[in-house]
Amino acid sequence: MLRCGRFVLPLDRPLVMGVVNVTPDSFSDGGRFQSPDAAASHARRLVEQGADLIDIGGESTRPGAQPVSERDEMERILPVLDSLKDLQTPISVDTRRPEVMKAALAAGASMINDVRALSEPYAHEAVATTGCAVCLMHMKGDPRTMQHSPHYDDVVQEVKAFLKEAVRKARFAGIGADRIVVDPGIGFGKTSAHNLALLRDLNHLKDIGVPILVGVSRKSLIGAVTGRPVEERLAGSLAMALLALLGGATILRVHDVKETKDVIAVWEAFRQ
Ligand code: 9MG
Repeated sequence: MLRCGRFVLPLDRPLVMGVVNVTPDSFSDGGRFQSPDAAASHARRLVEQGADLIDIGGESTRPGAQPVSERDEMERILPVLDSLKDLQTPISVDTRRPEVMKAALAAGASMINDVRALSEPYAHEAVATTGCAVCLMHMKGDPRTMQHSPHYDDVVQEVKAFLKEAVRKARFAGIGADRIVVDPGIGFGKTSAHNLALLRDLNHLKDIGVPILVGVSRKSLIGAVTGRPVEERLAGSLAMALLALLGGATILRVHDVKETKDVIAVWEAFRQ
């Protein structure tokens, strides 16, 4: 199970994390849910479709994205959290900033999804005593430059070593293993070959000892493999979601919750 603030999530079946981007510039739905009302309604729709978690982000992390100020990020996220106070589904906030983490947790968030794996100063302190869950993700470089010729000698071993160390640091800071998930960071400073190697060998991350979260939904990897533009990547995303489940992913971060739930139903039927 995953401890996630006031929630405890069972992990005997895969979970779906539905994405809500409160940004003007996210790669697949930038601008669609920019108003707090639109974002909150979208979150409720994803919950109706079966999302086990909602992930709200106020700063785009797509390749080439420019950082936003801490104040803008808070102004995007906090009103949405306020509108969703009654939601009986845990809310994760996608942020790298300790001050945003603290404000989001105080406003009702139950999980922090940090694409920088709590590497900013005081990020561990911001979450350690709160009881929230954390997602520690691997990224090489930063969103502005991460896709400029990323290089690894052995991508699977390097990502695994990074995540192991991130878990060690989080545990040292007082975050229990039952609050931590790791994520190989598909598309974050990786070529398509790197991403495919990570998916193929996802099971190598299992002995880190915490659940694995994977996000492939609508990403450029799907575009590279299928040749499809972002609005036509549903089938490719679902196929890759199934591959992630095969490799041992426990949480899928997706835009298309309803369809991903069907993939999980097929996977569960097959598995049993
Ligand atoms: C914010 N964000 C975008 N893609 C992501 C992914 O693959 N994993 C996680 N944890 N966060 C992501």
